[in-house]
Amino acid sequence: MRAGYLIMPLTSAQTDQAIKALDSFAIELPSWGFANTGTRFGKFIQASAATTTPEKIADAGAVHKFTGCCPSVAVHVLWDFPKGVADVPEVMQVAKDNGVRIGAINPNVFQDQCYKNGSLGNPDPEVRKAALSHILDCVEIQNATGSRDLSLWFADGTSYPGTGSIRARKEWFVEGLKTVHSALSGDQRMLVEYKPFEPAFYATDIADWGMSYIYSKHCGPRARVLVDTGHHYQAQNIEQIVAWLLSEDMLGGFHFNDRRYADDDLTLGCIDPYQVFRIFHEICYFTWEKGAAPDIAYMVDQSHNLKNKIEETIQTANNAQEMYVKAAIVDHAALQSHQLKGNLVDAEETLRDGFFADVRPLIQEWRKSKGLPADPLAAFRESGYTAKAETDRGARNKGAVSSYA
Ligand code: PSV
Ligand code: MN
Repeated sequence: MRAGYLIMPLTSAQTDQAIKALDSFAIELPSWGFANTGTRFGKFIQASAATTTPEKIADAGAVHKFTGCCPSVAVHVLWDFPKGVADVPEVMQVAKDNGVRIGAINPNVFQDQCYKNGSLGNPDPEVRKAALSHILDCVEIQNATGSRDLSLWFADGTSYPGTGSIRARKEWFVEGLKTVHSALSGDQRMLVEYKPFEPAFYATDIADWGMSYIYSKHCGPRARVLVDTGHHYQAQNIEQIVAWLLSEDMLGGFHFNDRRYADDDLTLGCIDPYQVFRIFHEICYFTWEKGAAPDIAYMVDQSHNLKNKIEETIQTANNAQEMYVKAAIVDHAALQSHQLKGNLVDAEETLRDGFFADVRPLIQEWRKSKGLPADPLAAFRESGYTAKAETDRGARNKGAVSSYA
C-alpha cells in the first residue's frame, strides 16, 4: 500500500535502479543535427555550425565527452558519404579520433529529382530500381562501418487524390523492402520509419505504425518499426503504440524530438517531458516484467535552427537521461498491484511519483563518479568550443548566406 502523498526521498532500491538505468542508457546523435539546417522557410546560420562530415562527428564527440551518454552518431549517406563506401575509412577514423562510433545508416531516396513521384513506391520501374540500388549501396556502407541498423525513411506518397494507386504503391514497397531485407546479414536490422504527412499530403506510403508493422512483417525477422516521436497526429497516444510494439517484439528504435504542432523537430522534452517519461515508462515497465531490457535503438532526430546546436543536443541528452531515470525508479511492483486491484488513484500516483521525483542530484553524483562534469552544459560553455568553431568555420558558414547574426 502506498504510504501517502508526501514527497519522500529516493529509497535505496530506487537509487540502485537509477544507477543501473544511468549505466545502461545511451542515445545516438544525428550527424545532420550539427549542420546549418532549418525549416523550409529559412535557416538561421550559425558561424560555429559544422560544415563537413568530420566537423559534424567532432561536434557529436563533444556532446558525448560532456554527457557520457551519446557514444554513437547516425549518418545520412547522401550528406555524409558523397563518395559512398570509399568514404568509410576516413569517417570511421574521424569517429574514433572523437571517441564515438558510427551508428545507424540512413539512405536518402527523397532528395534527387527522380524521386518527385516517390522512390520504392514510384510507378516508374527505373526509379524504383535506382532507389533500391542506393539502399543496397547503403547496406555495403553498413557492412563496412559494422553498423547494426539501416534506418529507412521514405518521403513517398501522393499529394492529390486519384494520382496514384495506393495498393500498387504498397505492393512495390513490399517488393523493394523484401529485397533490402535479403541483403542484410549477421546482426543487421532494418528499421522502418513512418510519418503521416510531409512531403506527401494526401496519402503517404508508410503513414503510421500499422503500415510499418505490416511492411516489416512481410520482410522478415530483421525488420522492426522505428518510432519518430514527431511523426504522429496531435493527441495520438505514442506510449500506447510503444507498448503494443513491445508486446509484439516489433519495436526497433526511436527518433526522439519534441513537437507542438507537426514534425517540429524541437529539443526532446521541451514541450511535453511527461510524454517522454510515459514512453520510457512503458519500456521500463516491460523490462521489469520480463527481467531483461528490450533491444531498442534510442536515437535523436532534431533540426536545430535557433539554439546553438551543440547546446541544444546536450539539453536533449540531459532530458532523455533524466526522463529515463524517472521512468526506471517507478515502483513497478506497486503499480502492477494497484492496476490489478483497480486502485486508480494509487496507480496513477505511483506513476506520478516517478515523474515528479527530482533525480537531478543523483544524476550529478553519477556523472562525477564517471569523471564527467556534473553540469555538461556549463562545462561545454566553459570549454570555449563554440568560440573556436566560430573562428575555424565562420568563413565557410558565411559563404552559405549573405549575412549571419
Ligand atoms: C523525416 O522527417 C525524418 O524524420 C527522417 O528520419 C529523415 O531521415 C530525417 O527526418 C532527416 O531528414
Ligand atoms: Mn526521423
